[in-house]
Amino acid sequence: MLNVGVIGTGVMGAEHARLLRREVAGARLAAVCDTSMDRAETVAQGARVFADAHELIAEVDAVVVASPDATHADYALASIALGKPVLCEKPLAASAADGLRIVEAEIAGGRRLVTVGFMRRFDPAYVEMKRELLSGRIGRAVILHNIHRNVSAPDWFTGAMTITNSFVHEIDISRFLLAEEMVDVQVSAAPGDDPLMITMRTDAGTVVSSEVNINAGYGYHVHAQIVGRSGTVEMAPPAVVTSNLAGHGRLSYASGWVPRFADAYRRQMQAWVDGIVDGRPVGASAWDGYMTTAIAEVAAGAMRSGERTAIRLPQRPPFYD
Ligand code: ISE
Repeated sequence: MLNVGVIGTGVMGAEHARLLRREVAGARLAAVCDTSMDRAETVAQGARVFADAHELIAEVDAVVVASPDATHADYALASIALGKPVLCEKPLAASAADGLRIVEAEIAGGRRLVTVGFMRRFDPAYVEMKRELLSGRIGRAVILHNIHRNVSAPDWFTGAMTITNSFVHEIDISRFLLAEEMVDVQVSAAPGDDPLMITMRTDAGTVVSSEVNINAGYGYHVHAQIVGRSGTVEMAPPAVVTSNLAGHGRLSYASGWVPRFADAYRRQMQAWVDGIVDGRPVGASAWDGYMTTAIAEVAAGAMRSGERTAIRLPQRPPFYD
């Protein structure tokens, strides 16, 4: 039984703690940590409660980091230093430089310890789209369309956060689906920097378009379509229920990412636990986390300039092959 500690007990930390308590085999929620003791006690439900994340890391077998974005790199590095596997919520780091420090620390330690919580890689619809593309039936991918709509964003969610906190999902899932690297990016922003329309091109010439709309109002809606040379594959509308009423058929949308990706979060947690037991890394690596943060940094610059901007990043080290 793997003793897992969860750092941060906000929306995602509470969900990861619940998964460890109720839905995952081979692991248990051993400890939680938060700056708010009340919130930590509520989520702990009998697990140990820490005020200091570094003390928690020292006491458990494996760590889930779900604290504010700016703290991720520090806790990921502390976990690596103690040889503890860590599932770190996205983004891996607040800057590309910090992301690279994590990659270097992991390589120096000689063991893959970091998984970044890009849960869409475990979503059955994305997994099926990738399988279809790999089957060759739709031909080579030429365009990937992404739609990412949130109901509403809090006041503190600034224009750059739309990229560093939301669009990072499209960066990661596009690299995952296409297995290609991004070579440039252009950002067109509506007044008020919301929504954003972002286009990237890959080293194989595929065009990736992403609408990132953090105040869509009607529901939480994530959609993707791959256009191949001889066919397309796309997600079916993510309806929870459909209804027919007064001459209209209606789809309903999830209210947020936790219900929409509930299955993906559960599969991710189980795969992470199984991977630790089997000594096999799963999901997005520290390298993927670094690449995503580095591309997001270039995209944030491209948003300010409005220019198509080249993305020049290092080659993947053989350690991550
Ligand atoms: C949030 O942090 C998430 O990770 C969600 O999946 C995403 O849809 C949302 O835009 C982010 O703010």
